[in-house]
Amino acid sequence: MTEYVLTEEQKAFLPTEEEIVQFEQKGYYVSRPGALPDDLIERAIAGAHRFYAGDRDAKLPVETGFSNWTPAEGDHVPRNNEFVSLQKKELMDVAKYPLIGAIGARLLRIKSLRLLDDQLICKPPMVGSPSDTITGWHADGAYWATCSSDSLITAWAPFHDVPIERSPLVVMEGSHRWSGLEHTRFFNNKNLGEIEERFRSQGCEVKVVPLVMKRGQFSFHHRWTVHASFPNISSQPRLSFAMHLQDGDNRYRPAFRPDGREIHIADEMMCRKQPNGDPDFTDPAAFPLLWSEGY
Ligand SMILES: O=C(O)CCC(=O)C(=O)O
Ligand SMILES: [Fe+2]
Repeated sequence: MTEYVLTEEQKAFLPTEEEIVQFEQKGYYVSRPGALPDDLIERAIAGAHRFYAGDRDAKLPVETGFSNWTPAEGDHVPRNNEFVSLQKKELMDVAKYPLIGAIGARLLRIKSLRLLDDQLICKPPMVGSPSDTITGWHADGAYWATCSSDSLITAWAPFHDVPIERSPLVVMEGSHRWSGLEHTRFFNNKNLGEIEERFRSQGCEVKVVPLVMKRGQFSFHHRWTVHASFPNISSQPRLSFAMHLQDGDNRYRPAFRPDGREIHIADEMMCRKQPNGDPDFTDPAAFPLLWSEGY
């Protein structure tokens, strides 16, 4: 049974009320340095390398329908693999590190957080054009149409220092309070300036903030915070782990495209079904509880 308690040392990393208010205004939060222990990161790096080499602790029910880099794609493209924590225990250990869920829950002022999805991303050092390793502007929530809750949040943990040249995550400050972001799905659009211009022309005040971090820090962004990542123009790979988290009340809801076609997300294939046949986003096997208090 997971214990949802923090040590005194861990409690020192919880956001203050002032920091929570800042998150509510800006849509992002960066933890204090040293929040993720070094040995956890070391094991995660080793686990990531074993994962890339084909080693699995468990198999997913399906292997397609989501980002799932394979060695056949080569080493010169960014690697993006989803649902890695369900397949490799060292990455699940990062997701389950209690401060991830505890800080996320505090920022959203909720009591519990479950995993929803994750992305292990490795961007190679610069080999071609800088734009090859850009992650385009998007709001994570735009990819989760069948999630009922707005209390969804992503924790993003780099496994090394991320200076400006090593592909930091970058956010549009306060964008989570804009409306009409349901279709902000430009993850693969490398032209950051074009999308920035598009928002400006719609009257949005675009303030771009790179989240430069030290190893051991991690950041959070809200379901609707528009974010991207800069290219990796350093001489080393950029390895990071994004953990997408859902609040305890999140449930499956049907969603449709404007042309009437039904939308489905990969999470629906990972979990058990409810009695009515709908996917069960509370399935603890697919979406383990990472934090809970007051129960
Ligand atoms: O690491 C990246 O480049 C993108 C990560 C991302 O989109 C996220 O954490 O939600
Ligand atoms: Fe994202």
